[in-house]
Amino acid sequence: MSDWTECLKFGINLTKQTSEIILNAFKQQKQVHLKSSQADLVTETDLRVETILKSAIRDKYPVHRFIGEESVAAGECVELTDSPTWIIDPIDGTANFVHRFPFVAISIAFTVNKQMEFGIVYSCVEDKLFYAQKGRGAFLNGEPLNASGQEDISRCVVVTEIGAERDDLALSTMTSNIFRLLRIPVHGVRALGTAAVDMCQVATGGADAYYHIGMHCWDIAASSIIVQEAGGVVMDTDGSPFDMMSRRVIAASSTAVANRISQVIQAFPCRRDDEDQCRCICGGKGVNSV
Ligand code: LIP
Repeated sequence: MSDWTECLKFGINLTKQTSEIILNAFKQQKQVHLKSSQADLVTETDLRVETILKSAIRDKYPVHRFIGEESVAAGECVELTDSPTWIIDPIDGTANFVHRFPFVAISIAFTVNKQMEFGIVYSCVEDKLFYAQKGRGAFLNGEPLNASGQEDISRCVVVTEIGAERDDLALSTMTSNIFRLLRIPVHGVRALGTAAVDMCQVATGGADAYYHIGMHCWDIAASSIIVQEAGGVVMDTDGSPFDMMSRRVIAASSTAVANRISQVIQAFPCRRDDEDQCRCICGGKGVNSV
Protein backbone atom coordinates (compact mmCIF):
# COMPACT_ATOMS: atom_id res chain seq x y z
CA MET A 1 0.00 0.00 0.00
CA SER A 2 1.38 3.42 -0.92
CA ASP A 3 2.07 5.99 1.73
CA TRP A 4 1.39 9.47 0.42
CA THR A 5 2.98 11.27 3.38
CA GLU A 6 5.79 12.68 1.23
CA CYS A 7 3.22 14.23 -1.12
CA LEU A 8 1.33 15.67 1.87
CA LYS A 9 4.50 17.27 3.26
CA PHE A 10 5.38 18.64 -0.16
CA GLY A 11 1.84 20.03 -0.52
CA ILE A 12 1.94 21.70 2.90
CA ASN A 13 5.32 23.38 2.25
CA LEU A 14 4.22 24.52 -1.20
CA THR A 15 0.94 25.88 0.15
CA LYS A 16 2.73 27.91 2.82
CA GLN A 17 5.27 29.31 0.34
CA THR A 18 2.63 30.19 -2.24
CA SER A 19 0.39 31.87 0.33
CA GLU A 20 2.93 34.73 0.43
CA ILE A 21 1.66 35.78 -2.99
CA ILE A 22 -1.91 35.99 -1.67
CA LEU A 23 -0.87 37.87 1.47
CA ASN A 24 1.23 40.38 -0.51
CA ALA A 25 -1.68 41.03 -2.88
CA PHE A 26 -4.37 41.08 -0.16
CA LYS A 27 -4.18 44.81 0.58
CA GLN A 28 -3.40 45.89 -2.97
CA GLN A 29 -5.86 47.03 -5.62
CA LYS A 30 -7.04 44.07 -7.72
CA GLN A 31 -8.09 43.58 -11.31
CA VAL A 32 -11.40 41.74 -10.97
CA HIS A 33 -13.07 39.68 -13.68
CA LEU A 34 -16.38 37.81 -13.73
CA LYS A 35 -16.94 34.13 -14.42
CA SER A 36 -20.35 32.43 -14.21
CA SER A 37 -22.24 35.34 -12.57
CA GLN A 38 -21.89 38.91 -11.27
CA ALA A 39 -20.81 37.40 -7.94
CA ASP A 40 -18.38 34.76 -9.26
CA LEU A 41 -15.06 36.63 -9.24
CA VAL A 42 -11.51 35.90 -10.33
CA THR A 43 -8.33 37.96 -10.04
CA GLU A 44 -4.84 37.83 -11.47
CA THR A 45 -3.71 36.34 -8.15
CA ASP A 46 -6.09 33.33 -8.42
CA LEU A 47 -4.62 32.54 -11.83
CA ARG A 48 -1.01 33.11 -10.74
CA VAL A 49 -1.31 30.96 -7.61
CA GLU A 50 -2.91 28.07 -9.51
CA THR A 51 -0.20 28.22 -12.19
CA ILE A 52 2.58 28.20 -9.58
CA LEU A 53 1.04 25.32 -7.60
CA LYS A 54 0.50 23.20 -10.69
CA SER A 55 3.94 23.78 -12.15
CA ALA A 56 5.72 23.01 -8.84
CA ILE A 57 3.70 19.81 -8.39
CA ARG A 58 4.23 18.78 -12.02
CA ASP A 59 8.01 19.28 -11.68
CA LYS A 60 8.08 16.98 -8.65
CA TYR A 61 5.41 14.46 -9.73
CA PRO A 62 5.25 14.54 -13.55
CA VAL A 63 2.60 11.80 -13.93
CA HIS A 64 0.12 13.25 -11.45
CA ARG A 65 -3.09 14.84 -12.73
CA PHE A 66 -4.95 18.03 -11.77
CA ILE A 67 -8.41 19.46 -11.36
CA GLY A 68 -7.96 23.21 -10.76
CA GLU A 69 -10.67 25.85 -10.43
CA GLU A 70 -9.15 28.35 -12.82
CA SER A 71 -8.00 25.74 -15.34
CA VAL A 72 -11.57 24.43 -15.48
CA ALA A 73 -12.90 27.99 -15.88
CA ALA A 74 -10.51 28.27 -18.85
CA GLY A 75 -12.02 25.13 -20.44
CA GLU A 76 -10.16 22.13 -18.96
CA CYS A 77 -12.09 18.94 -18.23
CA VAL A 78 -13.21 17.87 -14.78
CA GLU A 79 -12.20 14.24 -14.99
CA LEU A 80 -11.42 12.30 -11.83
CA THR A 81 -9.54 9.13 -12.76
CA ASP A 82 -7.74 6.46 -10.70
CA SER A 83 -4.42 8.33 -11.19
CA PRO A 84 -3.03 10.42 -8.35
CA THR A 85 -4.90 13.73 -8.70
CA TRP A 86 -4.45 17.13 -7.04
CA ILE A 87 -7.72 19.08 -6.72
CA ILE A 88 -6.83 22.75 -6.32
CA ASP A 89 -8.64 25.93 -5.37
CA PRO A 90 -5.92 28.61 -5.47
CA ILE A 91 -8.03 31.13 -3.54
CA ASP A 92 -11.20 29.90 -1.90
CA GLY A 93 -13.04 33.04 -0.95
CA THR A 94 -12.10 35.19 -3.93
CA ALA A 95 -14.88 37.70 -3.15
CA ASN A 96 -13.43 37.99 0.38
CA PHE A 97 -9.97 38.49 -1.15
CA VAL A 98 -11.27 41.25 -3.42
CA HIS A 99 -12.97 43.02 -0.49
CA ARG A 100 -10.18 42.30 2.03
CA PHE A 101 -12.57 40.31 4.22
CA PRO A 102 -9.99 38.25 6.07
CA PHE A 103 -11.01 34.66 5.28
CA VAL A 104 -9.24 33.33 2.20
CA ALA A 105 -7.73 29.90 1.77
CA ILE A 106 -5.68 27.72 -0.49
CA SER A 107 -7.45 24.36 -0.69
CA ILE A 108 -5.69 21.25 -1.99
CA ALA A 109 -7.05 17.71 -1.98
CA PHE A 110 -5.22 14.62 -3.21
CA THR A 111 -6.97 11.50 -4.50
CA VAL A 112 -5.79 8.08 -5.65
CA ASN A 113 -8.21 5.55 -7.18
CA LYS A 114 -10.81 8.31 -6.74
CA GLN A 115 -10.40 8.07 -2.95
CA MET A 116 -9.30 11.02 -0.85
CA GLU A 117 -5.80 10.48 0.59
CA PHE A 118 -5.25 13.89 2.17
CA GLY A 119 -6.55 17.43 2.29
CA ILE A 120 -4.88 20.77 3.05
CA VAL A 121 -6.73 24.03 3.76
CA TYR A 122 -4.57 27.03 4.60
CA SER A 123 -6.50 30.05 5.82
CA CYS A 124 -3.72 32.50 4.97
CA VAL A 125 -4.71 35.70 6.76
CA GLU A 126 -5.55 33.80 9.94
CA ASP A 127 -2.38 31.69 9.54
CA LYS A 128 -4.40 28.54 10.19
CA LEU A 129 -3.19 25.37 8.50
CA PHE A 130 -5.79 22.57 8.51
CA TYR A 131 -4.80 19.20 7.14
CA ALA A 132 -5.77 15.54 7.36
CA GLN A 133 -4.48 12.27 5.96
CA LYS A 134 -6.62 9.16 5.52
CA GLY A 135 -6.68 7.15 8.76
CA ARG A 136 -4.25 9.49 10.54
CA GLY A 137 -6.46 12.21 12.00
CA ALA A 138 -7.00 15.89 11.31
CA PHE A 139 -4.88 18.77 12.59
CA LEU A 140 -4.89 22.55 12.92
CA ASN A 141 -1.39 24.05 13.15
CA GLY A 142 -0.21 20.64 14.38
CA GLU A 143 -2.88 20.20 17.08
CA PRO A 144 -5.42 17.35 16.70
CA LEU A 145 -8.95 18.33 15.69
CA ASN A 146 -12.20 16.87 17.00
CA ALA A 147 -15.72 17.58 15.80
CA SER A 148 -18.16 18.48 18.56
CA GLY A 149 -20.12 15.21 18.47
CA GLN A 150 -23.33 17.24 18.99
CA GLU A 151 -26.43 15.17 18.14
CA ASP A 152 -29.17 17.67 18.94
CA ILE A 153 -29.91 20.01 16.03
CA SER A 154 -31.49 22.59 18.34
CA ARG A 155 -28.08 23.08 20.01
CA CYS A 156 -26.15 23.53 16.77
CA VAL A 157 -24.32 26.40 15.15
CA VAL A 158 -24.78 25.78 11.43
CA VAL A 159 -22.54 27.28 8.73
CA THR A 160 -23.67 27.73 5.14
CA GLU A 161 -22.96 29.89 2.08
CA ILE A 162 -25.21 31.80 -0.29
CA GLY A 163 -22.75 31.15 -3.11
CA ALA A 164 -22.46 32.91 -6.45
CA GLU A 165 -25.86 31.98 -7.93
CA ARG A 166 -28.19 34.94 -8.32
CA ASP A 167 -31.20 33.42 -10.08
CA ASP A 168 -34.56 33.53 -8.28
CA LEU A 169 -34.88 29.77 -7.73
CA ALA A 170 -31.42 29.46 -6.15
CA LEU A 171 -31.90 32.56 -3.99
CA SER A 172 -35.37 31.59 -2.76
CA THR A 173 -34.25 28.02 -2.02
CA MET A 174 -31.20 29.20 -0.08
CA THR A 175 -33.04 31.82 1.94
CA SER A 176 -35.95 29.47 2.76
CA ASN A 177 -33.44 26.81 3.89
CA ILE A 178 -31.98 29.32 6.36
CA PHE A 179 -35.53 30.27 7.45
CA ARG A 180 -36.46 26.62 8.15
CA LEU A 181 -33.27 26.00 10.14
CA LEU A 182 -33.78 29.12 12.24
CA ARG A 183 -37.36 28.02 12.94
CA ILE A 184 -36.22 24.70 14.49
CA PRO A 185 -34.53 26.76 16.13
CA VAL A 186 -30.76 26.22 15.85
CA HIS A 187 -28.40 28.33 17.96
CA GLY A 188 -27.16 30.27 14.95
CA VAL A 189 -26.39 30.35 11.23
CA ARG A 190 -23.01 31.66 10.07
CA ALA A 191 -21.13 32.25 6.79
CA LEU A 192 -17.43 33.12 6.39
CA GLY A 193 -17.39 33.40 2.58
CA THR A 194 -15.12 30.44 1.95
CA ALA A 195 -16.57 26.96 1.75
CA ALA A 196 -13.23 25.35 2.62
CA VAL A 197 -12.77 27.31 5.85
CA ASP A 198 -16.49 27.09 6.73
CA MET A 199 -16.33 23.33 6.55
CA CYS A 200 -13.15 23.19 8.65
CA GLN A 201 -15.10 24.89 11.46
CA VAL A 202 -17.02 21.62 11.81
CA ALA A 203 -13.70 19.79 12.21
CA THR A 204 -12.69 22.18 15.02
CA GLY A 205 -16.00 21.75 16.89
CA GLY A 206 -16.56 25.53 16.63
CA ALA A 207 -19.52 24.82 14.37
CA ASP A 208 -21.66 21.67 14.49
CA ALA A 209 -22.72 21.52 10.86
CA TYR A 210 -22.23 22.97 7.42
CA TYR A 211 -24.27 22.60 4.28
CA HIS A 212 -23.92 24.07 0.83
CA ILE A 213 -25.57 23.71 -2.57
CA GLY A 214 -23.87 24.97 -5.74
CA MET A 215 -20.22 24.94 -4.68
CA HIS A 216 -17.66 22.96 -6.68
CA CYS A 217 -15.44 19.98 -5.94
CA TRP A 218 -12.33 22.15 -5.46
CA ASP A 219 -14.13 24.18 -2.75
CA ILE A 220 -14.89 21.21 -0.48
CA ALA A 221 -12.74 18.20 -1.44
CA ALA A 222 -9.90 18.95 1.01
CA SER A 223 -12.24 19.92 3.86
CA SER A 224 -14.30 16.75 3.42
CA ILE A 225 -11.43 14.52 4.59
CA ILE A 226 -10.52 17.04 7.32
CA VAL A 227 -14.07 16.78 8.73
CA GLN A 228 -14.14 12.98 8.48
CA GLU A 229 -10.74 12.55 10.10
CA ALA A 230 -11.89 14.85 12.93
CA GLY A 231 -14.75 12.41 13.60
CA GLY A 232 -17.46 14.24 11.66
CA VAL A 233 -19.61 12.94 8.82
CA VAL A 234 -20.14 14.16 5.26
CA MET A 235 -23.07 13.32 3.03
CA ASP A 236 -25.11 14.65 0.11
CA THR A 237 -27.93 17.05 1.00
CA ASP A 238 -30.41 14.35 -0.10
CA GLY A 239 -28.98 11.95 2.51
CA SER A 240 -27.07 9.80 0.01
CA PRO A 241 -23.29 9.19 0.30
CA PHE A 242 -21.02 12.19 -0.25
CA ASP A 243 -20.17 12.75 -3.90
CA MET A 244 -17.74 15.63 -4.40
CA MET A 245 -18.97 16.18 -7.98
CA SER A 246 -22.66 16.56 -7.04
CA ARG A 247 -22.30 20.19 -5.87
CA ARG A 248 -24.22 19.40 -2.69
CA VAL A 249 -22.78 18.69 0.75
CA ILE A 250 -23.64 18.39 4.41
CA ALA A 251 -20.77 18.11 6.92
CA ALA A 252 -21.79 17.52 10.51
CA SER A 253 -20.69 16.59 13.98
CA SER A 254 -22.90 13.47 13.93
CA THR A 255 -25.05 11.41 11.59
CA ALA A 256 -28.13 12.50 13.57
CA VAL A 257 -27.47 16.18 12.83
CA ALA A 258 -26.59 15.51 9.18
CA ASN A 259 -29.80 13.51 8.68
CA ARG A 260 -31.90 16.21 10.32
CA ILE A 261 -30.43 18.94 8.09
CA SER A 262 -31.03 16.73 5.08
CA GLN A 263 -34.74 16.49 6.03
CA VAL A 264 -35.07 20.27 6.51
CA ILE A 265 -33.26 21.75 3.51
CA GLN A 266 -34.06 21.62 -0.19
CA ALA A 267 -31.68 21.74 -3.15
CA PHE A 268 -32.00 23.59 -6.44
CA PRO A 269 -30.77 21.93 -9.65
CA CYS A 270 -27.03 22.26 -10.39
CA ARG A 271 -25.07 20.70 -13.21
CA ARG A 272 -22.59 18.17 -11.81
CA ASP A 273 -18.94 19.23 -11.95
CA ASP A 274 -18.10 16.19 -14.08
CA GLU A 275 -21.19 16.36 -16.29
CA ASP A 276 -20.19 16.01 -19.93
CA GLN A 277 -16.60 15.81 -18.61
CA CYS A 278 -15.65 19.01 -20.35
CA ARG A 279 -17.03 22.48 -19.78
CA CYS A 280 -15.55 23.82 -23.00
CA ILE A 281 -18.14 21.63 -24.76
CA CYS A 282 -21.04 22.03 -22.35
CA GLY A 283 -20.91 25.76 -21.78
CA GLY A 284 -17.88 26.97 -19.82
CA LYS A 285 -18.42 30.67 -19.12
CA GLY A 286 -14.90 31.92 -19.71
CA VAL A 287 -13.86 35.16 -18.04
CA ASN A 288 -15.34 38.65 -18.52
CA SER A 289 -13.86 41.90 -17.30
CA VAL A 290 -15.87 44.08 -14.91
C1 LIP B 1 -16.49 30.24 -3.45
C2 LIP B 1 -16.74 29.61 -2.11
C3 LIP B 1 -17.81 30.39 -1.45
C4 LIP B 1 -19.03 29.87 -2.10
C5 LIP B 1 -19.01 30.11 -3.58
C6 LIP B 1 -17.70 29.83 -4.26
P1 LIP B 1 -14.21 30.69 -4.79
O1 LIP B 1 -15.29 29.76 -4.02
O2 LIP B 1 -15.85 29.19 -1.32
O3 LIP B 1 -17.90 30.13 -0.07
O4 LIP B 1 -20.15 30.44 -1.52
O5 LIP B 1 -20.02 29.29 -4.13
O6 LIP B 1 -17.58 28.51 -4.67
O7 LIP B 1 -14.86 31.04 -6.08
O8 LIP B 1 -13.96 31.90 -3.95
O9 LIP B 1 -13.06 29.81 -4.95
